[in-house]
Amino acid sequence: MSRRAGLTSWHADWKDLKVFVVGLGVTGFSVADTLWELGANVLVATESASETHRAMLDALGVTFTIVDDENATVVASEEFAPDVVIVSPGLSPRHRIVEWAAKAGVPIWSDIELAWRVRDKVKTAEWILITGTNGKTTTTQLTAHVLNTAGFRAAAVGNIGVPVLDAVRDPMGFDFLVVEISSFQLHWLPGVGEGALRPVSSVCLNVADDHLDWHGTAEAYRAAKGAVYSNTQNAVLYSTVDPVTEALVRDANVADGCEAIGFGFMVPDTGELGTIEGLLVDRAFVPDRRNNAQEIVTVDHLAELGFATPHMILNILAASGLAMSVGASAEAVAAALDSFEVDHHRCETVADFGGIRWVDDSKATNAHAANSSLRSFPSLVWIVGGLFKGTAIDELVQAHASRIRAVIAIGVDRDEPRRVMSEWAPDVPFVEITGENVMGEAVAAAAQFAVDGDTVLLAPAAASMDQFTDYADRGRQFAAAVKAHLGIDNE
Ligand code: UMA
Repeated sequence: MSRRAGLTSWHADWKDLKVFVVGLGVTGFSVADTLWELGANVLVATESASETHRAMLDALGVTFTIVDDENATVVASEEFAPDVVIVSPGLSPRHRIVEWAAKAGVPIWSDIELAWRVRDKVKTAEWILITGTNGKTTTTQLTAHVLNTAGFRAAAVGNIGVPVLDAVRDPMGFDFLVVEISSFQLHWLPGVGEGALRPVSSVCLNVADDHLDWHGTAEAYRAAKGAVYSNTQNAVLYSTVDPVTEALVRDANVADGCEAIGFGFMVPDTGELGTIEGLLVDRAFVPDRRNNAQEIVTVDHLAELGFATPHMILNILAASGLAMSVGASAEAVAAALDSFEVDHHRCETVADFGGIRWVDDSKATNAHAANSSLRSFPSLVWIVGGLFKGTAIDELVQAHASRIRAVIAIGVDRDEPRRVMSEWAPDVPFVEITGENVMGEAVAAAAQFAVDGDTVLLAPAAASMDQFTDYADRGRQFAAAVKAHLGIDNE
């Protein structure tokens, strides 16, 4: 029998299993650390590693090698002859290790699959999966917060930045793991077999083009997103605002008895969550739902909390549905909203000075997210640019040009904003930032155009890694530059 069969429990025989781990970021480290605990024989190969991760592996006695490129990764794997390869989510699906593993008959797992296999270490939590082009992190945090408010023990994990394996090894265990799962992570999941996930509930919030360079085509990206629904046990949620998500539900293989629940702005039918005259309303989980509906919260109250934007209402409906599908009450949702805080860099006002509002939406790393924030402000100076990941921003400019006073382009390669502006908005002033102090210069340029009543909006519609460490770094640098420009203390 294969050395790999039956590895579906923490308590299975992992001893000396040869596992080749590719990548040593947040994910690679959690995988290596877990496998070390399990007694496996681990070799980590990575193109780069932080001092901290190197030191921690050294301390554990886990072997790792720094490789120059894909070929060197394959050579290292060939020599090691692993039973299993585990890849980090950022690894390209066209990486040479993938072809090598297929030829050698070695399965490729992700950290998510390993976490699923060993989820019974302390207490077997139910998993709730959340994906979508935008809104994943907020919906994941809110769902976990509602469940905790309802008296369960829940953790928000996954692409949000906390490896699922860390939660699986938590000494107290959880009732629910609310897993933010990216299209990269979904790509590597098997739909069937012993490693296939069986979440209790799942949602794809929306689908718009993103990460096309990684997935190759928009179809491949959609297919990866659709995998979130595979084998769901209780409830699959879809957005009635986004027909793609409903189509993905229709095509999904779910467990018998699993219910499809729509959420959106419509007056809800039986089995849906929606809105009625300024109320967010549930007709999916309320008793006698054919004849009944229950109020979750009023839109006026959401406005007081700063949560009344269209995309936030959809996130709230999705989180409500997910939490209620596993036993939370509408009252728990309402109570959780009162104490919920949205993370930084998501449409965050960093200064409001002299009639001009400065907003950091650095988390808008794709056109779909930037669209949500661009439509929220009546008159704008827009800071855009970075890594567009193979996606176009024509529609954004077409939709919002009439409200845009000026565009400030950041990013190493500014061809895309230059092309789009000259094609669709040639009369809107367009400034390219070429110096090294990117945010300082962008803010100074924006200040030259902004007038009383305007919003200067950082919503790049692109990833940040060409000029910043990540979106948070980009947002922080924007806020610091704004404060420096305005002479406000940067506490
Ligand atoms: N590496 C190689 N060879 C390669 C590619 C990478 O050796 O060909 C190595 C790098 O040298 C580095 C490591 O792999 O040592 C990096 O791995 P990674 O890029 O998978 O990053 P992690 O630190 O493991 O973080 C990942 C997610 N990153 C990506 O998907 C790119 C994090 O999401 C996630 O929070 C974390 O796992 C925990 O689950 C980030 C992200 O940008 C925030 N996600 C994308 C998004 O949200 O749009 C999908």
